[in-house]
Amino acid sequence: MGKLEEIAEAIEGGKSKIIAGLVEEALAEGVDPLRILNEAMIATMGNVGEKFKKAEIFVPEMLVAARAMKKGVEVLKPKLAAGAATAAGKCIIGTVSGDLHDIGKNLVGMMIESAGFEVIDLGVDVPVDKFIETLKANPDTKVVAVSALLTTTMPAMKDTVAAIKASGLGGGFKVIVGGAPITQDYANQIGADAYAPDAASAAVVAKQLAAA
Ligand code: B1M
Repeated sequence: MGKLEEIAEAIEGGKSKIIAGLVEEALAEGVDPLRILNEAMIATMGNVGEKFKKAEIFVPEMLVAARAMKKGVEVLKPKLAAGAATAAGKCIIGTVSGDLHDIGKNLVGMMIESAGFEVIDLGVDVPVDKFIETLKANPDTKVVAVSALLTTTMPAMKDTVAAIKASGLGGGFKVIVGGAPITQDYANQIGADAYAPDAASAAVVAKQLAAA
């Protein structure tokens, strides 16, 4: 079995204790960190989601897989986020109220950080007020990045963007939205400044918006 398959299997099986070692071994063998992330980790979480949908596994299995993925990402982080030196400005990031998914949001934060931003991570289940409060406390913010993974929390994203736009704090910053159920159409509908489908493009879009 190749290293990527071993990593995928360990994530799917929630083997948090061995994942760091496997990722280190893959890196030592010269496997591209982005291949490890995309082919062994993100793809596996997709399989996990499919199995959950078909009721072949349940929430605890999803949770342990997510924990294993986080451990693996910790090892990859220095490789993926290398060169976070320049000052592109501040970025406030969070997953919307009612939503506990943070792996994608963390990857987006990591890539935005590596694009030179100072990232203020509000975590998951972030109430609208927390976004506003943090924006008030950080008037030099350039980008607000809002993540949602559930169709049921898309309305919370809409409320968050609306509240940020109505706060009167606008001018200096832009709002980017993303997450599995989010589309460019939805981003337009709710008045976000931009949409990004994945972490790498979120960093590119953040840079473009901050420079505009
Ligand atoms: Co949840 N879950 N989950 N879950 N979970 C999904 C999202 C689901 C699609 C699974 C499925 O049914 N196939 C489904 C949602 C269905 C829907 O809404 N239509 C689902 C469900 C139903 C639920 C619960 C309701 C289950 C239950 O309790 N019955 C529950 C809800 C809890 C809550 O949030 N209130 C729940 C719970 C959980 C766990 C806690 C067990 C765990 C999360 C742990 C954690 O995050 N710390 C979990 C997991 C792991 C998943 C799956 C399997 C994997 C998510 C993931 O991390 N993917 C997921 C299935 C799937 O995604 N296929 C599923 C990997 C990650 C890298 O991708 O987060 O999509 P993703 O991020 C991507 C892009 O979306 C994008 O960039 C990233 C990649 O580069 N992106 C952005 C994300 N944010 C962005 C922001 C941006 C730009 C891009 O700009 C700001």
